Amino acid sequence: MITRRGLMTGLGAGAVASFIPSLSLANRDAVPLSMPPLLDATDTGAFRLTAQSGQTNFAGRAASETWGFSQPYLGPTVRIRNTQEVQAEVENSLSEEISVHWHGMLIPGDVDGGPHQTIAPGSTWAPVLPVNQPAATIWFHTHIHGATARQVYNGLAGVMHLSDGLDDERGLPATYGVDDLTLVLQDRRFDRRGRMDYSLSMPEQMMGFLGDTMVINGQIGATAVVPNGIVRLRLLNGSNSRIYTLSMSDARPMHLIATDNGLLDRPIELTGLSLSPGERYEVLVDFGDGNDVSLISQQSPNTDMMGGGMMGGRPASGPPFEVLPFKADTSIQARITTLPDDLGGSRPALDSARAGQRRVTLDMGMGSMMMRRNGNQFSINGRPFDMNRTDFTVQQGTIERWSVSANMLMHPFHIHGVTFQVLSENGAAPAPQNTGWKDTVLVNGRTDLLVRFDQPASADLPFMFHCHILEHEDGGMMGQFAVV
Ligand SMILES: [Cu+2]
Repeated sequence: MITRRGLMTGLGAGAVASFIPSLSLANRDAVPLSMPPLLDATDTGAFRLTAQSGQTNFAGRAASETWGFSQPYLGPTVRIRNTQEVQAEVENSLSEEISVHWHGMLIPGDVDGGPHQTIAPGSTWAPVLPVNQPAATIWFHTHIHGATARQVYNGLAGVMHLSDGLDDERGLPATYGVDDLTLVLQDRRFDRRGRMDYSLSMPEQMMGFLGDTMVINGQIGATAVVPNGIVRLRLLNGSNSRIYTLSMSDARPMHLIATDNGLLDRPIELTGLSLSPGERYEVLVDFGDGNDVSLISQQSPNTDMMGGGMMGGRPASGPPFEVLPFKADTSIQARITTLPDDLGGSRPALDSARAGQRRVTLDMGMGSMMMRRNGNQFSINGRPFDMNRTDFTVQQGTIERWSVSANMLMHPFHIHGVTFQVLSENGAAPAPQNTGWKDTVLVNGRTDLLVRFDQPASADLPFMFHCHILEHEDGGMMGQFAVV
C-alpha cells in the first residue's frame, strides 16, 4: 500500500514542479476519504460522548493504541443548533483524568471545560451548554494542564457544527460528507512497526512536535471524492504544532466563507490560506472542471527559530507537500454550481473608543537548558502558568484592546469564552483571512485584538488564554482570567 508517509521530509523530488505531479492518482490506490460519523443532536438537544481507548490501524501495519470519543480515534462530528440549550454528557472510560473544552463556544467559564474541570476516570461530566451565537464550525478537545499535547495527540478531539439550518437559503453546500466536508488536519509520526509515536526531540521540546505523515480525519493516503461543482471544506488544524500554508496544487482559488466563529458577509477569494493549530476556516472550492487536484501546504514556518543550526532544527524551507488529493466524480450530482455572494454573516467592527489596554507577551526562555530544568521555559508576560493564580479580572460586557507579541516563534493565540476582532498585524491592516470573527489567531510579531467579554467566569473556574502549540501550552505559555 502506498501511503504519504515520509512526504514531509521530502520524496527526493527537489523542485515544486516535479513534486506534485509525482503524486498523481494513477500512481496509487484511491481509497475514498471518510468523514467522522455525524452525531446530529439538533432535534434532541442532547448528546453523549465516551472518552475511550482503542486500536487504530493507520497504515496497514501494526495497530496503534489510540484514544477517541465513542470510537477508537478522534470523535464524531457533533451537530447542534447555534441557539439551543444543549445537555452534553462526557463519560471518561480512560484510566487518567481528562477534560473537554468546547473550543469556539461562547459559554460561561463554569461549563467551558478548561483544566480546572477534570473528569476523573470512571466518572461522567454533564454540563448544560447555553449556546447562543452565530453558526460556526468549532471543535472540542481535552485540556488537562501538562497533558493536553499527549492526550490530543492520542486522539481526544472532535469537530462540532453549530448550525442555524439556513445554509440552503444561503446557497451553501450542506450535504454532510458529499459537498460539505469536515477535514481534521493532523501530522503524526509512526515507528517502524507503524505504531503512532509521540516522542519529542530536543528541538521539538522548544518548537513543538512535527510529524512526518499527514493524517486527515484519522486516515492516511485517502482521496476526497467530490461532485464536480462547488464543495465546502471545513478545515480544522488539529495538529499539536504544525502551521499549514494551504493552497490548491493548480492555484485555483479558495473562497473563504467563514472564520473561527462564523460566516463572513461575503466570500473572500484567496489563493493561499494559513491554518495554525486550533484555527478553523471554511472555504468553497470549485471542482466543476472535473480535474483532479490536491490541497497542498508549504512547510511549517516554525522550524528556524535560531537561524537553523543552533537548535539542531530542521530547515524551514523545503518542497510543499500534499495534504489531501481530490477526485471529481461526475456521477455525483453537484447541488451547488455558483458561488453565493451574500453569506448573511458579518465582520467585526467593535468600538475601540473606550477599550482598555492590555499587553500580552508570549515568552520563550533563551537559556533553554537551564530553564527547562526549572520547568519554566514557556510563559506569558514572564510568568509560567499557575493553576492557583488568576492573572487578571475583566468586567463583563467590556471591550479590551490586547496587544499580543510573539517571542522567537509564531504562536497561535487562543482566548477562551470570547470572540475577537483582529485590529492590526504588525501595525498594518489584518490579512484578509483574519477579518472575520476569531478566537485563535497566529501571532507573528505583534497582533492587536479587540476582545469583547460577554461571558462570565469565576476565579475558581476561569477562562484560559494561551498558545495553541500544545507543547508550549503544556510548558506554561498559558494564563487565566476571571470575568465578573
Ligand atoms: Cu507557542
